[in-house]
Amino acid sequence: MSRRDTRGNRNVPSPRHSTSRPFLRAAGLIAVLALLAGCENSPSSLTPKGPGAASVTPLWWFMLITATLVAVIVFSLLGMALLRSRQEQPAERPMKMDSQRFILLCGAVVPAVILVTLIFLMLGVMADLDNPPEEPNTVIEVTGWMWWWEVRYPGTDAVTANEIHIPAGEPVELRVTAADVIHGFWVPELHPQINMTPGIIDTIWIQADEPGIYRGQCTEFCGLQHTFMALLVIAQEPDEFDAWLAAQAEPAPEPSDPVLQRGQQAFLDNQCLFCHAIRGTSAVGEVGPDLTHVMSRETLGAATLDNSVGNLAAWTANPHEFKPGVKMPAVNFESEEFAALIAYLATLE
Ligand code: HEC
Ligand SMILES: [Cu+2]
Repeated sequence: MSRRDTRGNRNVPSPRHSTSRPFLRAAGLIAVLALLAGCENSPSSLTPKGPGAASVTPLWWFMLITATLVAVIVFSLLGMALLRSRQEQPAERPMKMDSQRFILLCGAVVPAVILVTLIFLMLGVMADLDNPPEEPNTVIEVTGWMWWWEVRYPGTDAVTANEIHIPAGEPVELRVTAADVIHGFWVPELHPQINMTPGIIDTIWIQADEPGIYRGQCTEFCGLQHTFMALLVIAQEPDEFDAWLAAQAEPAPEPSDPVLQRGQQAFLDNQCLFCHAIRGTSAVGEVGPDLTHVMSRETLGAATLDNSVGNLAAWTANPHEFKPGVKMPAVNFESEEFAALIAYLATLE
């Protein structure tokens, strides 16, 4: 039988269809997505790859298990009470001593025990996080910018962006701050999140037990491209790390042929030098990533694009295509000059 609304139109969806079904469908979809998110191989502090993250994981499990137990007990009791209230009972019943004890126990004593336990567990974790297993040999300065990460190795000339190379198997000291607004620095597999605050330098240590690439993400909303402000921590064998650091400290090679020279001139003549540094040239801009060894990096635009000459050209032609609102203008070039510029940038390894 078809349904009609007040105007007599046919096939009006029933209220069941219009409200509860979409709600159920949405709930189902969210549940499936949540499950799938667990399947995907995304960085999680529940699979720690270093002692910093590992010290936090048991705290999370403790909280999840305790909260689940409490919820199950409370809802069971609530269910029992609701069932009972349907049975015939005198309206006013004097409270028995037992019930008062029960309220005192479950309303005050049990929560107090849980919270005090949690505080002590947390103090232990905080002490762990304060004390690296050994004195760090490497210090790295990481500064959050809208929407990328500046990475400096004090005591050397090495400056890079959006990837932090560290020696594996030892703690490394990070001094984090921000240049413009508050950013959040978090590499879930290695350490708990810390805010980066303009004017304040916070010190943490991180350690990756094994060589590998660990993805991090800005975790404090910082504007339009916050989502595309990711970074990679690249942990290497200590001797590989030393070789990498020595290479990064070198200035850029002088362009060897006329096309590359023209490309370098294009860089120096067209705004690029106001924002970017290429060590060994007159470009010493500081508000954009240091490009001295840009091609040695895994990604462009704070892990927005894989690094390749094609993506370098596409990014330079119009970075707003990939990160709308990005703090870099699209500069107009004639095609030959642009090709020379890209050929030159491609040599910066
Ligand atoms: C007004 C400042 C400014 C100017 C001018 C500018 N850039 Fe940028 N550039 C930036 C900023 C900021 C970023 C980082 C963007 C991000 O990831 O959010 C960037 C990123 C880049 C990157 C990616 C680097 C990386 O490691 O991710 C390249 C390559 C680049 N710029 C090349 C150029 C070239 C070539 C020019 C000149 C045609 C230029 N830029 C002009 C500010 C500028
Ligand atoms: Cu952010």
